Amino acid sequence: MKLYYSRNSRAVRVAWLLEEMGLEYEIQKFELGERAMRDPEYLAVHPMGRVPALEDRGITLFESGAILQYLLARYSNGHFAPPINSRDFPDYLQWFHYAEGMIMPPMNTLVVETILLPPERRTEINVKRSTKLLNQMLTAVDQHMAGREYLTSQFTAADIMTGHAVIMAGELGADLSDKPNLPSYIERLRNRPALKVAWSL
Ligand SMILES: N[C@@H](CCC(=O)N[C@@H](CS)C(=O)NCC(=O)O)C(=O)O
Repeated sequence: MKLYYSRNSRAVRVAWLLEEMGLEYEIQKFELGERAMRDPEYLAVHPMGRVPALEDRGITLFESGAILQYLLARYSNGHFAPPINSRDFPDYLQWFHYAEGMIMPPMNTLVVETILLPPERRTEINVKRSTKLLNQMLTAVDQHMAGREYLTSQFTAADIMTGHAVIMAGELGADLSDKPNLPSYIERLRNRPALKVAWSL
């Protein structure tokens, strides 16, 4: 199995699950944005030249959430996702998809507007709107986390998806001061040995 990975990217999610599952994998690392990500060989793996991507048993897959679901279905033996007839299952699905559906869109805008664009092309209104939206998205996670250790009754791949998005939002400087449950959730996730490895490959 081969993982295409960059630090500080959604590829950490895939490495995190692989580490949690104790699976062997090889890794090809890119610096985010480096030219090799647009080489024809890599565009044949991921048509937008992004990470993560995974090769396994002759197939190639991109989209972090899809890769996690593939790994769970193929290798997890029922770990890291609740049974479909459990009370946790709908919550699990909801928070699994919340990361890419709700948290990452305003994060993407913020990254573009505060890091990637040269100052003369940045738009203050976009920064304000995406900061407000990100704050709303994080507030919903914070409220859900009151009295909980993880998004469902046990650690699952939903914590990898949305937990990673929350961690990245914190790294980007999102305001957590009015979100009493997120700092301890972030610390709990960061203390997992599998994330420590995945973060610093
Ligand atoms: N929805 C995709 C997003 C993939 C994506 O945008 N990856 C970013 C890093 S987090 C990337 O490769 N950026 C490099 C680029 O755009 O050149 C996923 O979850 O895998």
